[in-house]
Amino acid sequence: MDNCLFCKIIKGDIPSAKVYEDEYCYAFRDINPQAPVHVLLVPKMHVANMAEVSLLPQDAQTALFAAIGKIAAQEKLENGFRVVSNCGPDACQSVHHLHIHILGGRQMAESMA
Ligand code: DGP
Repeated sequence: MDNCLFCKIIKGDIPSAKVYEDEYCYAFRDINPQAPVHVLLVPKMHVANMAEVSLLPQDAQTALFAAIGKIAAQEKLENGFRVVSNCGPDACQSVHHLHIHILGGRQMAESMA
């Protein structure tokens, strides 16, 4: 997608602080961190959000979900972490390339809303 911010980050056209990469996924630090660790995990193939995750090839879906635990271990989040993926306007999704927020490094609030 020519006009997608995260596609440009994946291609390296826009710089990012890379945390993890494999054949199917890329992860980088959020520009506006909401926790001591705030990583954005994205599939390299463009899909809009979690509602479209089934459009990814099965191997890419598997890699995406497997990457969460790898990143958490790499970031030493052994005490826990939160995974969030905003999907659509009610969830305030602002970048329309599927991304999974991985948040940790502090006690999270019980409320998720
Ligand atoms: P969401 O609101 O769920 O669509 O989250 C989008 C996130 O993307 C938000 O937490 C801020 C982050 N973000 C936006 N632009 C950039 C950027 O250019 N670089 C990085 N690293 N993160 C960005």
